[in-house]
Amino acid sequence: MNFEQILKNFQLKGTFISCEPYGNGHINQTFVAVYDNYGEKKRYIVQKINHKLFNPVEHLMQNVELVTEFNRKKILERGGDPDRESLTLIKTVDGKSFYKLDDDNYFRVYIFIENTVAYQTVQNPQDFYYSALAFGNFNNLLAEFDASKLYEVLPRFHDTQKRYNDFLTALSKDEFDRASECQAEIEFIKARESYYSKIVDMLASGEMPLKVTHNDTKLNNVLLDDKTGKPVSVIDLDTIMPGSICYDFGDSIRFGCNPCEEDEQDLSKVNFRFDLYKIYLQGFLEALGDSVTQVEKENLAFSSILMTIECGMRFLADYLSGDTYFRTHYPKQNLYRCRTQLKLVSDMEKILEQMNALI
Ligand code: ADP
Ligand code: GN1
Ligand code: MG
Repeated sequence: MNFEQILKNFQLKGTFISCEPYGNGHINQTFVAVYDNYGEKKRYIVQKINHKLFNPVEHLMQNVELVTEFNRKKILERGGDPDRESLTLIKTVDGKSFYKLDDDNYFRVYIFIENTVAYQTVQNPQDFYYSALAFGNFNNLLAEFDASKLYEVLPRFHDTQKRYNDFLTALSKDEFDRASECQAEIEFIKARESYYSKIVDMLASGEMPLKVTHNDTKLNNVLLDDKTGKPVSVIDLDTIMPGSICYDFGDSIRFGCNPCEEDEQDLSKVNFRFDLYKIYLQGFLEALGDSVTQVEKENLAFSSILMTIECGMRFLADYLSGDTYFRTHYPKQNLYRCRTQLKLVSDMEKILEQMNALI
Protein backbone atom coordinates (compact mmCIF):
# COMPACT_ATOMS: atom_id res chain seq x y z
CA MET A 1 0.00 0.00 0.00
CA ASN A 2 1.33 3.42 -0.88
CA PHE A 3 0.64 5.15 2.42
CA GLU A 4 2.58 8.27 1.53
CA GLN A 5 0.14 8.83 -1.33
CA ILE A 6 -2.99 7.79 0.62
CA LEU A 7 -2.16 10.05 3.56
CA LYS A 8 -1.83 13.09 1.30
CA ASN A 9 -5.63 13.08 1.40
CA PHE A 10 -5.64 13.92 5.12
CA GLN A 11 -4.93 17.21 6.88
CA LEU A 12 -1.52 16.12 8.17
CA LYS A 13 1.36 18.52 8.74
CA GLY A 14 5.00 17.80 7.88
CA THR A 15 6.87 15.22 5.82
CA PHE A 16 5.89 11.57 5.62
CA ILE A 17 8.54 9.27 7.14
CA SER A 18 6.99 5.81 7.55
CA CYS A 19 3.84 3.76 8.08
CA GLU A 20 4.03 0.30 9.69
CA PRO A 21 1.52 -2.31 11.00
CA TYR A 22 0.54 -1.78 14.64
CA GLY A 23 -1.48 -3.36 17.45
CA ASN A 24 -3.49 -6.55 17.87
CA GLY A 25 -7.00 -5.84 16.57
CA HIS A 26 -8.94 -8.66 14.89
CA ILE A 27 -11.17 -6.51 12.69
CA ASN A 28 -9.58 -3.44 11.12
CA GLN A 29 -5.99 -3.16 9.93
CA THR A 30 -4.09 -0.73 12.10
CA PHE A 31 -0.85 1.09 11.23
CA VAL A 32 1.25 3.79 12.81
CA ALA A 33 2.44 6.63 10.57
CA VAL A 34 5.33 8.93 11.47
CA TYR A 35 5.63 12.50 10.20
CA ASP A 36 8.41 15.01 10.64
CA ASN A 37 7.12 18.50 11.25
CA TYR A 38 10.08 20.91 11.33
CA GLY A 39 12.21 18.44 13.25
CA GLU A 40 9.45 17.32 15.56
CA LYS A 41 8.28 13.70 15.09
CA LYS A 42 4.55 13.13 15.27
CA ARG A 43 2.72 9.79 15.12
CA TYR A 44 -0.75 8.94 13.81
CA ILE A 45 -2.93 5.86 13.91
CA VAL A 46 -4.01 4.90 10.40
CA GLN A 47 -6.75 2.30 10.00
CA LYS A 48 -7.91 0.48 6.93
CA ILE A 49 -11.55 0.07 7.81
CA ASN A 50 -13.16 -3.36 7.48
CA HIS A 51 -15.69 -2.12 4.92
CA LYS A 52 -17.21 -5.56 4.36
CA LEU A 53 -18.30 -5.69 8.00
CA PHE A 54 -19.04 -1.99 8.41
CA ASN A 55 -21.26 -1.41 5.45
CA PRO A 56 -21.83 1.35 4.58
CA VAL A 57 -18.69 2.91 6.04
CA GLU A 58 -20.53 6.27 6.08
CA HIS A 59 -22.79 5.02 8.88
CA LEU A 60 -19.90 3.71 10.98
CA MET A 61 -17.97 6.93 10.60
CA GLN A 62 -20.95 9.11 11.39
CA ASN A 63 -21.26 7.24 14.71
CA VAL A 64 -17.54 7.66 15.43
CA GLU A 65 -17.70 11.35 14.59
CA LEU A 66 -20.74 11.96 16.82
CA VAL A 67 -19.34 10.05 19.78
CA THR A 68 -15.84 11.57 19.60
CA GLU A 69 -17.28 15.10 19.31
CA PHE A 70 -19.58 14.45 22.26
CA ASN A 71 -16.69 13.11 24.35
CA ARG A 72 -14.40 16.01 23.43
CA LYS A 73 -16.99 18.54 24.56
CA LYS A 74 -17.46 16.73 27.88
CA ILE A 75 -13.70 16.53 28.43
CA LEU A 76 -13.26 20.24 27.70
CA GLU A 77 -16.09 21.09 30.13
CA ARG A 78 -14.24 19.36 32.94
CA GLY A 79 -10.91 20.97 32.02
CA GLY A 80 -9.29 17.87 30.49
CA ASP A 81 -7.16 17.43 27.36
CA PRO A 82 -9.46 16.18 24.56
CA ASP A 83 -6.56 15.18 22.25
CA ARG A 84 -5.40 12.75 24.93
CA GLU A 85 -8.57 11.63 26.70
CA SER A 86 -10.58 10.90 23.56
CA LEU A 87 -9.92 9.60 20.08
CA THR A 88 -9.48 12.54 17.68
CA LEU A 89 -10.16 12.07 13.99
CA ILE A 90 -7.92 13.86 11.50
CA LYS A 91 -10.22 15.00 8.72
CA THR A 92 -9.49 14.58 5.03
CA VAL A 93 -8.54 17.62 2.97
CA ASP A 94 -12.18 17.93 1.92
CA GLY A 95 -13.38 17.79 5.51
CA LYS A 96 -14.57 14.17 5.70
CA SER A 97 -13.98 11.65 8.47
CA PHE A 98 -12.57 8.95 6.16
CA TYR A 99 -10.95 8.62 2.74
CA LYS A 100 -12.18 6.21 0.09
CA LEU A 101 -9.40 5.21 -2.30
CA ASP A 102 -11.57 2.70 -4.18
CA ASP A 103 -14.34 0.20 -3.40
CA ASP A 104 -11.95 -1.97 -1.37
CA ASN A 105 -9.91 0.63 0.47
CA TYR A 106 -11.33 2.95 3.13
CA PHE A 107 -9.02 4.75 5.57
CA ARG A 108 -9.30 6.87 8.70
CA VAL A 109 -6.63 8.62 10.76
CA TYR A 110 -6.52 9.38 14.50
CA ILE A 111 -4.09 11.36 16.60
CA PHE A 112 -1.70 8.84 18.22
CA ILE A 113 -2.19 9.05 21.99
CA GLU A 114 1.42 9.00 23.24
CA ASN A 115 2.85 7.66 26.51
CA THR A 116 0.08 5.11 26.90
CA VAL A 117 -0.16 1.35 26.73
CA ALA A 118 -2.89 -1.12 25.68
CA TYR A 119 -2.41 -4.48 27.44
CA GLN A 120 -3.17 -7.91 25.98
CA THR A 121 -3.26 -9.48 29.47
CA VAL A 122 -3.51 -7.94 32.91
CA GLN A 123 0.05 -7.17 34.08
CA ASN A 124 -0.97 -6.02 37.54
CA PRO A 125 -4.37 -5.84 39.28
CA GLN A 126 -4.22 -2.06 39.52
CA ASP A 127 -4.31 -1.83 35.69
CA PHE A 128 -7.49 -3.86 35.62
CA TYR A 129 -9.08 -1.73 38.31
CA TYR A 130 -8.28 1.39 36.29
CA SER A 131 -9.72 -0.16 33.13
CA ALA A 132 -12.94 -0.85 35.11
CA LEU A 133 -13.09 2.82 36.06
CA ALA A 134 -12.48 3.81 32.43
CA PHE A 135 -15.23 1.65 30.98
CA GLY A 136 -17.64 2.38 33.84
CA ASN A 137 -17.13 6.12 33.36
CA PHE A 138 -17.56 5.70 29.65
CA ASN A 139 -20.93 3.99 30.22
CA ASN A 140 -21.91 6.85 32.50
CA LEU A 141 -20.91 9.47 29.97
CA LEU A 142 -22.84 7.72 27.21
CA ALA A 143 -25.93 7.65 29.41
CA GLU A 144 -26.32 11.31 28.39
CA PHE A 145 -25.86 10.54 24.71
CA ASP A 146 -28.97 10.46 22.53
CA ALA A 147 -29.11 6.85 21.27
CA SER A 148 -31.51 7.74 18.46
CA LYS A 149 -28.66 9.56 16.70
CA LEU A 150 -26.65 6.38 16.27
CA TYR A 151 -26.86 3.85 13.46
CA GLU A 152 -27.02 0.30 14.72
CA VAL A 153 -24.01 -0.57 12.56
CA LEU A 154 -23.87 -4.24 13.55
CA PRO A 155 -27.45 -5.15 14.42
CA ARG A 156 -27.98 -7.76 17.15
CA PHE A 157 -24.26 -7.70 17.93
CA HIS A 158 -24.61 -9.29 21.38
CA ASP A 159 -27.84 -11.16 20.72
CA THR A 160 -26.44 -14.48 21.90
CA GLN A 161 -29.44 -16.43 20.63
CA LYS A 162 -28.78 -15.08 17.12
CA ARG A 163 -25.06 -15.85 17.50
CA TYR A 164 -26.03 -19.41 18.46
CA ASN A 165 -28.29 -19.76 15.41
CA ASP A 166 -25.43 -18.49 13.21
CA PHE A 167 -23.15 -21.03 14.84
CA LEU A 168 -25.64 -23.84 14.12
CA THR A 169 -25.83 -22.73 10.47
CA ALA A 170 -22.03 -22.78 10.14
CA LEU A 171 -22.03 -26.21 11.78
CA SER A 172 -24.69 -27.67 9.48
CA LYS A 173 -22.79 -26.44 6.41
CA ASP A 174 -19.40 -27.55 7.75
CA GLU A 175 -17.93 -26.30 4.49
CA PHE A 176 -14.33 -27.13 5.35
CA ASP A 177 -15.00 -30.49 6.97
CA ARG A 178 -13.74 -29.29 10.32
CA ALA A 179 -16.65 -30.22 12.62
CA SER A 180 -15.38 -33.74 13.31
CA GLU A 181 -12.27 -32.41 15.08
CA CYS A 182 -14.28 -30.10 17.38
CA GLN A 183 -16.99 -32.41 18.70
CA ALA A 184 -16.26 -31.67 22.37
CA GLU A 185 -16.48 -27.92 21.79
CA ILE A 186 -19.70 -28.28 19.78
CA GLU A 187 -21.33 -30.39 22.51
CA PHE A 188 -20.23 -27.91 25.19
CA ILE A 189 -21.90 -25.03 23.34
CA LYS A 190 -25.06 -27.00 22.55
CA ALA A 191 -25.46 -28.11 26.18
CA ARG A 192 -25.79 -24.49 27.29
CA GLU A 193 -28.60 -23.45 24.95
CA SER A 194 -30.75 -22.35 27.89
CA TYR A 195 -28.39 -19.40 28.54
CA TYR A 196 -28.58 -17.73 25.20
CA SER A 197 -31.84 -15.81 25.13
CA LYS A 198 -31.85 -14.68 28.75
CA ILE A 199 -30.53 -11.12 28.39
CA VAL A 200 -32.14 -10.39 25.00
CA ASP A 201 -35.49 -11.48 26.42
CA MET A 202 -35.04 -9.18 29.41
CA LEU A 203 -34.14 -6.30 27.10
CA ALA A 204 -37.19 -7.02 24.94
CA SER A 205 -39.54 -7.10 27.92
CA GLY A 206 -38.04 -3.91 29.35
CA GLU A 207 -36.88 -5.64 32.51
CA MET A 208 -33.25 -4.90 31.57
CA PRO A 209 -32.60 -1.23 30.72
CA LEU A 210 -31.42 -0.51 27.17
CA LYS A 211 -28.44 1.87 27.26
CA VAL A 212 -25.81 3.15 24.85
CA THR A 213 -22.87 0.83 25.39
CA HIS A 214 -19.38 0.26 23.98
CA ASN A 215 -19.89 -3.43 23.21
CA ASP A 216 -16.20 -4.34 22.80
CA THR A 217 -14.66 -3.66 26.20
CA LYS A 218 -11.49 -5.70 25.93
CA LEU A 219 -8.58 -4.48 28.01
CA ASN A 220 -6.72 -3.60 24.80
CA ASN A 221 -9.48 -1.14 23.92
CA VAL A 222 -8.48 1.18 26.76
CA LEU A 223 -5.25 3.15 26.85
CA LEU A 224 -3.56 3.48 30.25
CA ASP A 225 -0.83 5.97 31.13
CA ASP A 226 2.49 4.13 30.77
CA LYS A 227 3.89 5.73 33.95
CA THR A 228 1.00 6.12 36.37
CA GLY A 229 -1.18 3.31 34.98
CA LYS A 230 -4.21 5.61 35.21
CA PRO A 231 -6.86 5.45 32.48
CA VAL A 232 -6.31 7.88 29.61
CA SER A 233 -8.81 7.01 26.88
CA VAL A 234 -11.32 4.40 25.78
CA ILE A 235 -10.72 3.52 22.11
CA ASP A 236 -12.22 1.31 19.37
CA LEU A 237 -15.57 3.05 19.07
CA ASP A 238 -16.81 0.96 16.14
CA THR A 239 -19.42 -0.98 18.09
CA ILE A 240 -21.08 1.75 20.12
CA MET A 241 -24.76 0.89 19.93
CA PRO A 242 -27.73 0.37 22.23
CA GLY A 243 -27.15 -2.64 24.51
CA SER A 244 -26.93 -3.70 28.15
CA ILE A 245 -24.15 -2.62 30.48
CA CYS A 246 -23.99 -6.31 31.39
CA TYR A 247 -22.48 -6.86 27.93
CA ASP A 248 -19.75 -4.33 28.62
CA PHE A 249 -19.02 -5.81 32.04
CA GLY A 250 -19.06 -9.43 30.82
CA ASP A 251 -16.78 -8.75 27.87
CA SER A 252 -14.18 -7.09 30.10
CA ILE A 253 -14.24 -10.09 32.43
CA ARG A 254 -13.96 -12.52 29.53
CA PHE A 255 -10.75 -10.91 28.33
CA GLY A 256 -9.17 -9.59 31.53
CA CYS A 257 -9.72 -12.56 33.87
CA ASN A 258 -7.92 -14.83 31.43
CA PRO A 259 -4.27 -14.87 32.57
CA CYS A 260 -3.19 -15.93 29.06
CA GLU A 261 -3.46 -14.73 25.49
CA GLU A 262 -6.81 -15.38 23.81
CA ASP A 263 -5.28 -18.23 21.73
CA GLU A 264 -3.24 -19.97 24.47
CA GLN A 265 -2.89 -23.62 23.48
CA ASP A 266 -1.99 -24.98 26.91
CA LEU A 267 -5.37 -24.93 28.64
CA SER A 268 -3.84 -25.89 31.98
CA LYS A 269 -2.62 -22.29 32.12
CA VAL A 270 -6.04 -20.81 31.35
CA ASN A 271 -7.51 -20.51 34.85
CA PHE A 272 -10.18 -17.89 35.55
CA ARG A 273 -8.81 -15.17 37.85
CA PHE A 274 -11.51 -14.70 40.51
CA ASP A 275 -9.26 -12.19 42.32
CA LEU A 276 -9.29 -9.99 39.22
CA TYR A 277 -13.05 -10.45 38.86
CA LYS A 278 -13.54 -8.94 42.33
CA ILE A 279 -11.31 -5.99 41.49
CA TYR A 280 -13.05 -5.24 38.21
CA LEU A 281 -16.50 -5.53 39.80
CA GLN A 282 -15.50 -3.07 42.51
CA GLY A 283 -14.15 -0.50 40.02
CA PHE A 284 -17.05 -0.86 37.62
CA LEU A 285 -19.73 -0.41 40.30
CA GLU A 286 -17.80 2.48 41.80
CA ALA A 287 -17.71 4.25 38.43
CA LEU A 288 -21.40 3.58 37.69
CA GLY A 289 -22.55 4.90 41.07
CA ASP A 290 -26.31 5.38 41.29
CA SER A 291 -26.92 4.75 37.61
CA VAL A 292 -26.75 0.95 37.95
CA THR A 293 -30.04 -0.85 38.58
CA GLN A 294 -30.73 -3.96 40.65
CA VAL A 295 -31.48 -6.14 37.64
CA GLU A 296 -28.21 -5.08 36.01
CA LYS A 297 -26.26 -5.92 39.16
CA GLU A 298 -27.96 -9.31 39.47
CA ASN A 299 -26.89 -10.24 35.94
CA LEU A 300 -23.26 -9.14 35.95
CA ALA A 301 -21.87 -12.54 36.93
CA PHE A 302 -24.12 -14.44 34.53
CA SER A 303 -23.20 -12.02 31.72
CA SER A 304 -19.53 -12.81 32.23
CA ILE A 305 -20.32 -16.42 31.38
CA LEU A 306 -22.64 -15.40 28.56
CA MET A 307 -20.19 -13.01 26.85
CA THR A 308 -17.43 -15.61 27.12
CA ILE A 309 -19.42 -18.46 25.60
CA GLU A 310 -20.79 -16.09 22.94
CA CYS A 311 -17.25 -15.21 21.93
CA GLY A 312 -16.30 -18.89 22.02
CA MET A 313 -19.11 -19.82 19.63
CA ARG A 314 -18.21 -16.92 17.33
CA PHE A 315 -14.59 -18.13 17.13
CA LEU A 316 -15.77 -21.69 16.47
CA ALA A 317 -18.34 -20.62 13.86
CA ASP A 318 -15.59 -18.68 12.10
CA TYR A 319 -13.27 -21.68 12.24
CA LEU A 320 -15.99 -23.88 10.72
CA SER A 321 -16.61 -21.26 8.02
CA GLY A 322 -12.97 -21.00 6.96
CA ASP A 323 -11.71 -18.10 9.12
CA THR A 324 -13.23 -15.21 7.23
CA TYR A 325 -14.22 -12.89 10.09
CA PHE A 326 -11.51 -12.71 12.79
CA ARG A 327 -8.03 -12.12 11.42
CA THR A 328 -5.86 -15.22 12.01
CA HIS A 329 -2.09 -15.51 11.91
CA TYR A 330 -1.77 -19.30 11.74
CA PRO A 331 -4.05 -22.32 11.06
CA LYS A 332 -6.50 -23.29 13.82
CA GLN A 333 -6.00 -20.03 15.71
CA ASN A 334 -9.77 -19.55 15.91
CA LEU A 335 -10.19 -23.07 17.32
CA TYR A 336 -7.59 -22.34 20.02
CA ARG A 337 -9.31 -19.03 20.76
CA CYS A 338 -12.61 -20.91 21.14
CA ARG A 339 -11.03 -23.40 23.55
CA THR A 340 -9.73 -20.75 25.93
CA GLN A 341 -13.20 -19.21 26.08
CA LEU A 342 -14.88 -22.53 26.89
CA LYS A 343 -12.31 -23.28 29.58
CA LEU A 344 -13.06 -19.93 31.21
CA VAL A 345 -16.81 -20.64 31.02
CA SER A 346 -16.42 -23.94 32.81
CA ASP A 347 -14.26 -22.29 35.51
CA MET A 348 -16.86 -19.54 36.03
CA GLU A 349 -19.75 -21.99 36.21
CA LYS A 350 -18.07 -23.67 39.17
CA ILE A 351 -17.90 -20.42 41.16
CA LEU A 352 -21.01 -18.63 39.91
CA GLU A 353 -22.51 -18.62 43.38
CA GLN A 354 -19.42 -16.90 44.81
CA MET A 355 -19.43 -14.42 41.93
CA ASN A 356 -23.06 -13.57 42.63
CA ALA A 357 -22.51 -13.37 46.36
CA LEU A 358 -20.25 -10.32 45.88
CA ILE A 359 -23.21 -8.19 44.79
P1 ADP B 1 -9.52 -3.10 16.14
O1 ADP B 1 -10.92 -2.61 15.91
O2 ADP B 1 -9.00 -3.84 14.99
O3 ADP B 1 -9.41 -3.82 17.44
P2 ADP B 1 -8.39 -0.74 17.49
O4 ADP B 1 -9.07 0.52 17.14
O5 ADP B 1 -8.75 -1.37 18.79
O6 ADP B 1 -8.59 -1.77 16.27
O7 ADP B 1 -6.81 -0.48 17.44
C1 ADP B 1 -5.87 -1.55 17.57
C2 ADP B 1 -4.78 -1.17 18.57
O8 ADP B 1 -4.11 0.05 18.12
C3 ADP B 1 -5.26 -0.85 19.97
O9 ADP B 1 -5.38 -2.00 20.77
C4 ADP B 1 -4.17 0.11 20.47
O10 ADP B 1 -3.04 -0.62 20.90
C5 ADP B 1 -3.76 0.87 19.22
N1 ADP B 1 -4.43 2.18 19.09
C6 ADP B 1 -5.62 2.44 18.48
N2 ADP B 1 -5.92 3.74 18.49
C7 ADP B 1 -4.88 4.38 19.11
C8 ADP B 1 -4.56 5.76 19.39
N3 ADP B 1 -5.37 6.75 19.02
N4 ADP B 1 -3.39 6.02 20.03
C9 ADP B 1 -2.54 5.03 20.39
N5 ADP B 1 -2.78 3.71 20.13
C10 ADP B 1 -3.93 3.38 19.50
C1 GN1 C 1 -13.09 -8.25 17.94
O1 GN1 C 1 -11.98 -5.37 17.05
P1 GN1 C 1 -11.48 -6.11 18.23
O2 GN1 C 1 -10.27 -6.96 17.95
O3 GN1 C 1 -11.30 -5.17 19.41
C2 GN1 C 1 -14.62 -8.27 17.89
C3 GN1 C 1 -15.19 -8.44 19.30
C4 GN1 C 1 -14.65 -9.73 19.92
C5 GN1 C 1 -13.13 -9.66 19.91
C6 GN1 C 1 -12.51 -10.95 20.39
C7 GN1 C 1 -16.42 -5.77 15.72
O4 GN1 C 1 -12.67 -7.10 18.68
O5 GN1 C 1 -16.61 -8.52 19.24
O6 GN1 C 1 -15.11 -9.88 21.24
O7 GN1 C 1 -12.61 -9.42 18.56
N1 GN1 C 1 -15.12 -7.04 17.28
C8 GN1 C 1 -16.05 -7.08 16.30
O8 GN1 C 1 -11.18 -10.73 20.71
O9 GN1 C 1 -16.57 -8.12 15.91
MG1 MG D 1 -9.68 -3.16 19.41
